[in-house]
Amino acid sequence: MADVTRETLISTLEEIALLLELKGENPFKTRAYRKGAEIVQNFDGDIVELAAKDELKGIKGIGDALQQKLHELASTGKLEYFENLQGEFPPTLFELFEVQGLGPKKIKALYDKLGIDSVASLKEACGGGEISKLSGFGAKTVEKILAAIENREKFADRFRLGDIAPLAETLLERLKEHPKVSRAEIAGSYRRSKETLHDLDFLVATKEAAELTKFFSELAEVHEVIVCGDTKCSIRLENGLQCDLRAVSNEHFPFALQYFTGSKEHNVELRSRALKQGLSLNEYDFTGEGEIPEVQEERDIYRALGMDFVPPELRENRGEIEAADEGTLPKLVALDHLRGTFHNHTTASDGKHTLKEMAEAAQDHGLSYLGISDHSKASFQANGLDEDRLLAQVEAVQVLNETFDDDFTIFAGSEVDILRDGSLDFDDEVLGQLDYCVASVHNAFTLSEAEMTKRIIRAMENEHVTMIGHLTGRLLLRRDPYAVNVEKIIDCAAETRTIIELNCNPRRLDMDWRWWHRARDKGVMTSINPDAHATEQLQFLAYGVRLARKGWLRREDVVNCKSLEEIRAWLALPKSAR
Ligand code: DGT
Ligand code: CA
Ligand code: CA
Ligand code: ZN
Repeated sequence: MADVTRETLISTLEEIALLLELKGENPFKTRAYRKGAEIVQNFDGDIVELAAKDELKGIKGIGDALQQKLHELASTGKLEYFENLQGEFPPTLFELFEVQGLGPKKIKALYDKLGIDSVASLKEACGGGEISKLSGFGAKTVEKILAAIENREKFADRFRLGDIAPLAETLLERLKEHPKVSRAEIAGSYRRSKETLHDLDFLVATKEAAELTKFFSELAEVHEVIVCGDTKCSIRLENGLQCDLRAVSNEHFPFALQYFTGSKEHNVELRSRALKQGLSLNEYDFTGEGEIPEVQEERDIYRALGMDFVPPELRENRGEIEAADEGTLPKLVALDHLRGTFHNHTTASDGKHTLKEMAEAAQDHGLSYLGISDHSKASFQANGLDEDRLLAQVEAVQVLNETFDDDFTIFAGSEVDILRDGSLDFDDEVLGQLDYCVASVHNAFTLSEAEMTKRIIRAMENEHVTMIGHLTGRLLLRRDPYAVNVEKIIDCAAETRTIIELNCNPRRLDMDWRWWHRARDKGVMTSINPDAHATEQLQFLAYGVRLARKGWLRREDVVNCKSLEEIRAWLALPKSAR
């Protein structure tokens, strides 16, 4: 299946409308596309699936031409008509669509009145003062546009871990399958599980380095070869991601792996420790006056320096070197420690699959429990549930639970909105009927830090709030976190025994890994939650675990590592006793 979402359909139709408008086409035609986008947006049901199966007939407002286009897009992921239309404009024009806050109307005005057709020309016009003279563009708008451009530049050359991982693993497999390769790994920030990456650093052990760099440069996924020599090769993929390959001998491999895994800061520390022992460490080997330690695996390097093996995720020079010395590195949580998960959505709010489908998928993942937490009514754009629908869902969960054996249960919950003043979207009487509850901020992001912190703390003080969802609201490479004092939140979480979730959606990975070590030391627990809006998104758990490890978390710090029996007993306790 092509990777098409409802959003893809909507934005494509809207962009077609805009391009037709820029071309000066008949307004009826452009209106048909806008209307179509609106209908897709508000359609009650899985419109992507219907379009893919070519079953859109009879939907009011979507005529034959639109049906056929939506079908092509949903089933193939591409639309020829749209691509041809795009071809009639300078490619830089489409950059404007990515600038936050620039809608179709504004883009048209900029293009028609000022001939702006790229972010560069937009930036210049902002500085030159022409824009604020256009009607509808005040000084405030110009300020916002400039901020959006800055944001875009800041994020331009980075990629999200979860967006890259499937492709990265495919390429790694290709290398591993090559008959002349004895070992292959991805080093760099990918191996350290950073939430965003600049490039991928592949490494192979081989006797035929030149053959391997050539092989790499000719992979089907390669869009452009940046440089290709006998031992090194850099390519670019279709999505713009750069991939470096280094081919080394089997003896050098552990050293190269250690070196190119980084981080630079970790390596600087490690080298200075080696020097104290009279050893010089580089990407090929140890050298020195005295006896040279034998190294077959990466862990032998650490052993030679009198240290425990440091898991790659921890190599950020944030205390891991000292801990490896003292033998106090944490035993990190692993994916197969998870027994269940909380915070998942169904078709009742904005999810793609039903309660039953989600439950089956969770069982397929080997989980013993699944927490359902659909949105609450204040999140009307996500079809949030009111009290009646929520309580009906609680009953539906009870009925469905009857059909499972003793080894699987759904927990009925809610992702309840934390309102502007810190009160919750449901009252205690309703929340008290749930098994648990995730409380999240979904609006009023622009409060001051003090107000936002107070707002979330008020929610945590509620006996029924089991955990806080996506604490800072960040969207990686898109939206900065809202202002909130995380230290105070951590202290309050410890005091009120409120869990802070680790949201595994690759766009969020929130709370940030840099805070977890501190939180854990204060006794705060986490729940690794996929925030799944579809069955396949339960796979996000793997990213959550990677980031939890990066945050020094152990099995005992993660509440959804508890067995079904344990978690039942735990949820039954009053919050203060947890
Ligand atoms: P990024 O920006 O997401 O690609 O992050 P990394 O850590 O993957 O950085 P990258 O690809 O530039 O380099 C991979 C590793 O190679 C890096 O973590 C440490 C090592 N390395 C690269 N350049 C240097 C350097 O100039 N000095 C040292 N000590 N190490 C380096
Ligand atoms: Ca890298
Ligand atoms: Ca690199
Ligand atoms: Zn949410």
